[in-house]
Amino acid sequence: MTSNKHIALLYTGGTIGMQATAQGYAPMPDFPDVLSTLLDQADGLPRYTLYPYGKPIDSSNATPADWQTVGRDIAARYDGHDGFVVLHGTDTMAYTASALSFMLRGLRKPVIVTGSQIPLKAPRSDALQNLVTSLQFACSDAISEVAVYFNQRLLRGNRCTKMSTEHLQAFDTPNYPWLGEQRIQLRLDHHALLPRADAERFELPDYGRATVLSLRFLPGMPLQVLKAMLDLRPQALILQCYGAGNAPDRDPALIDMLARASGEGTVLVGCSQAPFGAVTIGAYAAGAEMTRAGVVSAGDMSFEAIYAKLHHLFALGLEPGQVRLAFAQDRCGEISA
Ligand code: ASN
Repeated sequence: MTSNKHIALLYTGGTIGMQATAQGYAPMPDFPDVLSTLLDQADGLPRYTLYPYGKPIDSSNATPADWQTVGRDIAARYDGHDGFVVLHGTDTMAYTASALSFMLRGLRKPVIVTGSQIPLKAPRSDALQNLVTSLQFACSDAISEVAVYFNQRLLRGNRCTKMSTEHLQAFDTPNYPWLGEQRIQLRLDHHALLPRADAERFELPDYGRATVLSLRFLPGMPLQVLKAMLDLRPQALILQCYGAGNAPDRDPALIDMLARASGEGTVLVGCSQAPFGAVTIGAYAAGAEMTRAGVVSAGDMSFEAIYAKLHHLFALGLEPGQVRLAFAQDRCGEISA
């Protein structure tokens, strides 16, 4: 599967390229050289070109502008390569992978995002396994989407979420089957993969113009918290509801505030604090008022996909009403029908 393929390997940062310092893990200056030496000794890998970013970052510093840079760099190198591997920190990997899926809509080549829990040079590191297997998956003609590969699992990028701070099995897709697995052979679930699009429809708008906030409902939370957030006039507010999409409804002031904000153009979306399953705002009486206040249901989207999708839709220049409609529709496999 690796013959004749040429893979672009983008290194953005993350633990994979870090080393221990007095201040804790930080990017290792000669990582690109160390990586090339290691890969050049490995057998059975495709031809690759390494594109290290000038300033590798801990992914906790990544912003929508960084997603945009990576998306545009992949688009600019698209014709010269058969597949892409993005080395990225795990902390916000699911956000970047989600955003890439929206930018690279209609993608007809694999984009595999990976990283590690332990630095490449540290004992027992998971880095080389993740990287080598990602390079091999990036040669597959059957993958035409953005995926995350981590510890034997190939996952849809816009469905995945970081599940563990300490296990090497750090990612999963609670609401979607795995796309593939590393066993002795690499396996793909062809029913789970996105079908290949007829043509690329990349959307690479300027990111970062929208303010998207998030509020997690807490038992007994003072309403001033919501008020303070809405006073910032965000373009969108993600309401992390309870269970199937519920929020406290005893105090009508909450719904009044939401209805007013929605009427003034803030897009309100409701997701669940539970990682598994979909939200249906209004299934319970305690959530019904939110529908009337204009809250749009996030279905079974991951939190990371919700956040990236809102940024993407606003970056496209859509008006609030258009964002509400487009948000609920599937763009690239992030939400179930
Ligand atoms: N803090 C690191 C990062 O996200 C964590 C990791 O890569 N494992 O960049």
